[in-house]
Amino acid sequence: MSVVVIGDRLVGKTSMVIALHDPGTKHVKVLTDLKKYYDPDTGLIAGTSKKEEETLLVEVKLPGGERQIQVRWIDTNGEAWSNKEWRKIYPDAWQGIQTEVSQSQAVLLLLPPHRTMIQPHLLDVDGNSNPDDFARPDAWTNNLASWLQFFNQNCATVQHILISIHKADLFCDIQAEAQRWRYEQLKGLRWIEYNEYIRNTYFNKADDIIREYNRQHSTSLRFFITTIKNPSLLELPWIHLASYLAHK
Ligand SMILES: Nc1nc2c(ncn2[C@@H]2O[C@H](COP(=O)(O)OP(=O)(O)O)[C@@H](O)[C@H]2O)c(=O)[nH]1
Ligand SMILES: [Mg+2]
Repeated sequence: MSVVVIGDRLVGKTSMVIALHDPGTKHVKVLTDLKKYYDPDTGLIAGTSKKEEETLLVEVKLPGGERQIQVRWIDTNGEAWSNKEWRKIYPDAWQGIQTEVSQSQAVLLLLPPHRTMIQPHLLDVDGNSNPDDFARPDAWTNNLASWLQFFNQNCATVQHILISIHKADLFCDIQAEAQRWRYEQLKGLRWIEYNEYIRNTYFNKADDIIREYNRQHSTSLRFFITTIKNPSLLELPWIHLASYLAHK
């Protein structure tokens, strides 16, 4: 199975992959060497100066055995996703991305939280950002609408579309959510319950456009929240993908 990870610049794609490489996640591990992306001693991540495409091998441990998922990680120098001008300036690169996505079996889209979700006291921990760095709910919803349009145009044969609001540490009690939904709790097919809960709790501003998308497409969108600060939440999309693969 091949999976692509996509999302706007600075949403946390590189950080997510690196966090899955470090020990900490119980069931999921990136096997590929990531040294060129960060310095393990300082933890510093190399900024994305050009389009990076990398194939990673992710291993997921499930009760039935281990699964390996091939991941294409497309990190562009920023504006590819959010700026239509970028697509005009680099038509070949954009075409390449579209082809890549359309040929995948699964897509994992990372989104930032929107401004009204952010709990300012949680931002203080990092000290380097403020709620104004995040889009207002209406702009956030419009951005999600463009993503859904992108899926509509490019993902006709993609079997799994997973959407995660990343940086969950900035908007919820990640310990409590992880306690409730970590993989051990999700056994017994509570996936649907999890997805419904996440959609109703964190994607409620986009309810109309999600409903409309689902009405027109047979592949349902799946919803997650992730953060590099909680391995149990971070690994859920990957376990979800691997368990679908296992059922085939
Ligand atoms: N609070 C918080 N910050 C994060 C998280 N993941 C990434 N970041 C920060 O977001 C910024 C952009 O991350 P990066 O991985 O470079 O994003 P990319 O451009 O999508 O690859 C960095 O400052 C990260 O430290 C997260 O889960 N929580
Ligand atoms: Mg990056």
